[in-house]
Amino acid sequence: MLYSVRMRAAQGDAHEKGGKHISGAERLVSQEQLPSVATAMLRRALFHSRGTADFINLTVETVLTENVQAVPCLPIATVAVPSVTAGRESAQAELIRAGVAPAAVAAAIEALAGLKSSLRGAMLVDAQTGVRLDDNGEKGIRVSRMDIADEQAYLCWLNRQGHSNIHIQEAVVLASKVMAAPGVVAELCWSDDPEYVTGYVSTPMLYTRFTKLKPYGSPIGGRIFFIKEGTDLEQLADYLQYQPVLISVPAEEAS
Ligand code: PML
Ligand code: MG
Ligand code: MG
Ligand code: MG
Repeated sequence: MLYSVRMRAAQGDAHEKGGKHISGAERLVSQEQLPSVATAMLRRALFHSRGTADFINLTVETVLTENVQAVPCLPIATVAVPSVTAGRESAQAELIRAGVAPAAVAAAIEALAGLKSSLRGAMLVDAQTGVRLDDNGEKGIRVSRMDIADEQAYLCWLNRQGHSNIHIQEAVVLASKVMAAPGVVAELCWSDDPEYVTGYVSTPMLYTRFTKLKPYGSPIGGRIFFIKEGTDLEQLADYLQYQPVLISVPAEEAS
């Protein structure tokens, strides 16, 4: 048995009552880990660079081990860019290489850059037309019920590549789950944390980071998933939100 632990925090009021999104987190852990993981999430909501939360929803649910799907971790690449403009151009090129239509890439970057407040979840966007496919507004689709199978092995694997921050730790897990879904062509993401300017493009083959994808100090971020035409959206949304997934790093690289 595992426990799905989910936290979302907002300021002013609950998200559904118009509160400002502060922080969110998802884990899938053993009973032994549960108290410390839940405490860490509460702390994160209370001491966040986006502000102090005054609404915190912490949900704990059991998950049957036999329902958990194993998914491999994506390899990571980092591209150093001199400016946000250069970063977005490189991200655009990577998305086009992945099979997203140039017009859809341009529309998506404009949509993400033009947000008035951060998205709690992701927008689903047609990879050919750039049209938004989900009707969840600012809520978007929140990817949930995923974690790393062996945290120690994962942290070592990341450390050997020079990565040690919580943003990358969590984002690679999320992107790996998302890319294992049939019909997902690519993802574009940059953070809503004002001081975190690195963003990424993920494809089913590679998670590519760009060191500047948004201006320093901007509290607006989000995710876009590019979807192949003909994909069963209901099934996809169900997988993203409810299918428990554990990500593993390749055994030969883990030690
Ligand atoms: C977030 O934590 O809000 C998203 C972070 C995306 C980039 C993570 C990285 O690869 O450094
Ligand atoms: Mg986050
Ligand atoms: Mg896929
Ligand atoms: Mg954040």
